[in-house]
Amino acid sequence: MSVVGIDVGFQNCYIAVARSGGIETIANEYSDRCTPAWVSLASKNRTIGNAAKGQIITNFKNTVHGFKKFHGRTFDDPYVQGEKPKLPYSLHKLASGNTGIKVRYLDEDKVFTIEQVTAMLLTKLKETSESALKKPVVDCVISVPSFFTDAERRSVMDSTQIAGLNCLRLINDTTAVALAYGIYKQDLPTPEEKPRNVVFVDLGHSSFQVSISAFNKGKLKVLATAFDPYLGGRNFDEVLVEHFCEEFKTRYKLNVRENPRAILRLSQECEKLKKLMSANCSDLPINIECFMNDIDVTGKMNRVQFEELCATFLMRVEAPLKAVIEQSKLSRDEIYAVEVVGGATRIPSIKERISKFFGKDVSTTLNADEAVARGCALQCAILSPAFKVREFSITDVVPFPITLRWKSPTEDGVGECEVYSKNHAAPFSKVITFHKDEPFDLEAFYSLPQELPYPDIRIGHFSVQNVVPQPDGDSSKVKVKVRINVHGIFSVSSASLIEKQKDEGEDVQMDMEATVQNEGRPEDQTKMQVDQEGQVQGDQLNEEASSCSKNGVPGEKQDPTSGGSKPKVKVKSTDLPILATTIRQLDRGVLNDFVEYEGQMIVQDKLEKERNDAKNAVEEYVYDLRDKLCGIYEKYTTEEDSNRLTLMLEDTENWLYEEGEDQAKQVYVDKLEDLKRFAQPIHDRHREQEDRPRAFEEMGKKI
Ligand code: ATP
Ligand code: K
Ligand code: MG
Repeated sequence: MSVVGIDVGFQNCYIAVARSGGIETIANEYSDRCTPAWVSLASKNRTIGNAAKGQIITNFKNTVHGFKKFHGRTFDDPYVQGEKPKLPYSLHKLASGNTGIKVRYLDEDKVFTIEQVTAMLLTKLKETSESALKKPVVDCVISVPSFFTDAERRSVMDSTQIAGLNCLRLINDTTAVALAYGIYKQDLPTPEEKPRNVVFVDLGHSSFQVSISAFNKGKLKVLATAFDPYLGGRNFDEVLVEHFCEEFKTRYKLNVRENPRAILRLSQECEKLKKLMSANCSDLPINIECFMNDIDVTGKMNRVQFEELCATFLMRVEAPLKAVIEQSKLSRDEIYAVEVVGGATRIPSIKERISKFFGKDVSTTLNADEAVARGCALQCAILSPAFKVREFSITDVVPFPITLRWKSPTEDGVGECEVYSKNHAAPFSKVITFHKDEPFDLEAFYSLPQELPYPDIRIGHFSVQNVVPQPDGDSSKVKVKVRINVHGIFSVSSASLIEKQKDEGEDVQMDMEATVQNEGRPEDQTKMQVDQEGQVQGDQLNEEASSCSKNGVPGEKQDPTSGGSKPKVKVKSTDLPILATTIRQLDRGVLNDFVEYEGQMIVQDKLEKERNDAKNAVEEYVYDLRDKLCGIYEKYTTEEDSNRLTLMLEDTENWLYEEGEDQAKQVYVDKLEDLKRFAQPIHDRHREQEDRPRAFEEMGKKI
C-alpha cells in the first residue's frame, strides 16, 4: 500500500511520500521537486510536466496549462469565458455544457474533458511516485482549494480514477498545511487546556486561502476558512505583462497582444522579474532578444513601481483575513502564530500586509512550496494501515452552507432546511426525519449564491423511492441520512422507511444500511472502507437527528419514539433506494471509457519513448564510433575499412535527418545492429590487445 500525498497546484505540483525515514518530498526525472501543471499534446505522444513546459513556444496551441479551475465549471461560466481569450489553446463547449479542451493529438482534432487533462497530469505524478518508491502507487491523498465546491471536487475525484489512483481523501490545501504544522509539535496544549490557534495563509498562483485551526495534543479543528478564489501570483504577472505591452507599443511600435508566442515569452520574463523584485528593491531589468520582428526589447522596474501597479490586487489581501478572524470569533491576541505558505507569499508587501493585520510577524517555519504535499502524505499515512504514524485527528469545515428543499403540502408548497451551516464540522452525517406517503425528491443547493466562486448554486437532485403509507393509511416516517464525506462532498447517502408494528415486547434493531443507487461512487467505497477500519480518528461521522422536518413541514407528525414516555411500539426499518443526479457529473459509462483511453495513451507514450530511445541509440553509436575510429580504434583497422566505416557513419547520420527521421522502432534497432556487425571485428581486436598486457602483468605477478 502506497503512502503518497500530492499537491496539485494551478502552476506547481509537489509529491511527498512516506518512506522508512519519514515523510519526504520527492524529485522527478529532472531532479526537480516541482512538476509544472502542464500537459502538451503532439502528433506522436504527450509530454507532461517539465518537458511540456518546454513545448510552450514551439507547440503553444496544444500545450495546456492553467486548467485547474475549469473543474466542475460549465463552458459558459464567467470565469471560463474570462480565461478563454488569455489562453494559447482552445476551449470547447462539451455536449454536457462542461468545459472541454481542444487540441491536435496524434494528428487529429481532439477534445479532452478537464477530468482527462488533470488525469494526464496525475498519471505523470503517479509515475514519478512509482519510480521514487520503486513500487506501484494507487492509494494517495490529494489537495484541493478549500473553496472547491461539490462539482469541482467530484470532477477532481473522477480525474484520480481515470489516472488509476485511489484517492483516500481530498484534503483542503490549508488543512494539509495545518496537519504538517501540528503533527510534530510536542508542546501542544492538552485536550483540557485552551487550544492553540494558528492562522494558515496560502497564496499560490491562482488563489488565496486562509484558515484558522485550533490545536490540542493529537488533534486539530479547523475553526473557519476564508478565501479569494481569484487572487494569486498570476494576477501580478498579468499586471506586469500589461505594463510592458503598453511600454513596448510606444517604444518599439510592437503590438504584443496580437502575438500569442510573444505574450507567452513576456509572461515568463515578467514572472522572473516579479520574483527578483521580492529580493531586491533597486531597478531590475527585463531583456528579451528577438522578441518580435527581430527586435530586442528591454525594460526595467523596481519594487515601489511594482507595488503601485499592483495596488488593487494587494488591497484584496485583507478581506479574507478579516473574514476568517470574524468567523472564528477569536480576537487577534488569541492567535498564537500566522504561518504563511504558497509561492506568492514571498512578495514582501503581501507578508507586510498579513503581519500588519494580525499585529505580529508572519512565521515561515513551514516549507512554503512543499507543506501542502507533506500534509497530504501525512494524511495518507494516517489513513494507511501499512504505516505507523502518530494519531492525529482532523476536523475540517464546510465552506458554503447547504440547503435541502422538497415539495410539501404547506402554503408555499416547499419545505426547506439548511442542513449544513457555514463552517459546520466535516466530515459529518446527519439523519433527517420526514413523514411522507409517497416517493419524494430532495433538491440540494448552496444557500448563499454570493459566497460561491461560480453562479450555479445547484448540488444535486435526490429521489427517495418506494415510499408507501403505513398499513393504517398514515404517512410513514422516513429517515434520510445526508452527509459530507471525507472529500468534502455532499450526498443523500441513505434512506429508510420506519414501519410501526404491533408491540411484541422488544425493540427491533434499526438497520441503517441502505442501498444508494448511485452507481457505486469511488469515494463511497473509500469512505466505507475508512469507516469499517476506523482509520479516520475522530472524523465526526456522528448521527445527529435534525429537527428539519418538524420546522419545515408543519402538520407533520412528531417522532413517536422521541417522546418522553416511550410507547410500546415495535419498528421495522426498510432501506429505500435513492436515485441521485449530481450536477455536471461525468456519466459513469463515459468515465469508464476515459479510464480505458488514458491506458491507451500511456501505452502510446511508452511506445513512442521506446522508439525515440532506439533512434537515440543509433545516433549515439554513430558519434561514439566516429570518435573511436580516429582514436583508440585507429591501430586496429585498415585504412580501407576505416574509410568504409566512416562513410557508413556519415550515411547513417544523414539518414537520421532524412528518411530515417521518423521510422518504427525496429528500423532503428536493425540499423544499429548493422553498424555493430561491421564494427565488431575492430572492437574485438582492440579488446584483445587491451587484455593482452594485462594478462602478462597477471603472469608477472605470479612469477
Ligand atoms: P494554487 O495554489 O493557486 O493552485 P500553486 O500551488 O501552483 O497555485 P504556488 O506554487 O504556491 O502556486 O505559487 C506559485 C506562485 O508563486 C507563482 O505565481 C510564482 O510566480 C509565485 N512566486 C514564487 N516565488 C516567488 C517569489 N520569490 N516572489 C514572488 N512570487 C513568487
Ligand atoms: K503548489
Ligand atoms: Mg497551491
